[in-house]
Amino acid sequence: MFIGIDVGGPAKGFHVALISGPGPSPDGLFQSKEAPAVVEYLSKHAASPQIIAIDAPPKSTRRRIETRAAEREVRSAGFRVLWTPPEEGQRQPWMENGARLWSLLKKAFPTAQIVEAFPTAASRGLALHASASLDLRLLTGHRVRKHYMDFLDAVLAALVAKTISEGRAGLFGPDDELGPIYALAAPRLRLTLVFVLRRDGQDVLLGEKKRGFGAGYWNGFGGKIEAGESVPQAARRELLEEAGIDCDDLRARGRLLFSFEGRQDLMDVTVFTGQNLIGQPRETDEMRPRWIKASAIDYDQMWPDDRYWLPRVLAGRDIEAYFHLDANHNILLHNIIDIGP
Ligand code: 8OG
Repeated sequence: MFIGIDVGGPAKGFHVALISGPGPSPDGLFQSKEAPAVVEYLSKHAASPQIIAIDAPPKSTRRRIETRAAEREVRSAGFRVLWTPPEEGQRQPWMENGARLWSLLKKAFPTAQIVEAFPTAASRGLALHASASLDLRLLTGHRVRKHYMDFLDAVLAALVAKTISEGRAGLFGPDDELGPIYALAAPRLRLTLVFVLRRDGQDVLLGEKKRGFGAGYWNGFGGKIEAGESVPQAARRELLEEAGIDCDDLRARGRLLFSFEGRQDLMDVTVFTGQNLIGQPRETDEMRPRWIKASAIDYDQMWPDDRYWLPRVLAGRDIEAYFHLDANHNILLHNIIDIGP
């Protein structure tokens, strides 16, 4: 039995999800403002829990003021961490709630492994190719809709507990003062992709890929981010290598996350646009570049997901998108959101 707990302040309290089946679907949900009620619920419904993943640190006070090693690592992996300092010397109520729950759980379940989880990392891509179904009968009570997000975080935390038992969870900051943070860490390949625009975005420079991954498709220019390189540096280097040009006003327009059926790893692509072209595009070993009217792009010649997101980027919007593809590049799942401007 795997347990995930989302910890909130006094108004929201605790949200609990239990997973006992082979998949990620929860078979128990529970909410209470009181930590002892959580322990009571678990004693009844999860007699011998193996792993309990909590989305709060084990202590509400720290010896040092600076950010935690685990949080810095989680952040450097590309996730937003909200650092929550004490307010006017007062501890944050949700952290106190968390610390209280940790100590009660340790006493009640001395053989369980209790860990800190990071549900945001799970929902921002690491668990995206798992799908859970929720028995709607679990969601009884009039406040349930308002609590949906918190239950979702509890399910993600329970999923972290499950992947720890399968040896697949990532560990951030193992030597941290408060202990490590666990997340669902699928290996990621970080890539860049640049679209150079002309005539205020009426034309876009595309290239026919001559070899390697995506050969035959028309695309922007990009590739793998190398160790020690920043994302924009990698974008400019790849543009130079593949099209013989530089661009000094690249702007990040969004992130694309790809997973493939039967594979654990994720591809994480940062998309840029730019207009200040330096040099003349020329054919290279990898790409055959051509200016194309943005309104006349032939999406049949491109990656099948491009028709979903590229028009939005070319229209000046910033996006985040997720695609799950099969081996023939058919789209099995997708999700796109406008993040601005
Ligand atoms: O190093 P290499 O050339 O193999 O890098 C692959 C390039 O292809 C990189 O710029 C990212 C880009 N790319 C994907 N998937 C997709 C996709 O679905 N659509 C588009 N337009 N580009 C993609 O890796």
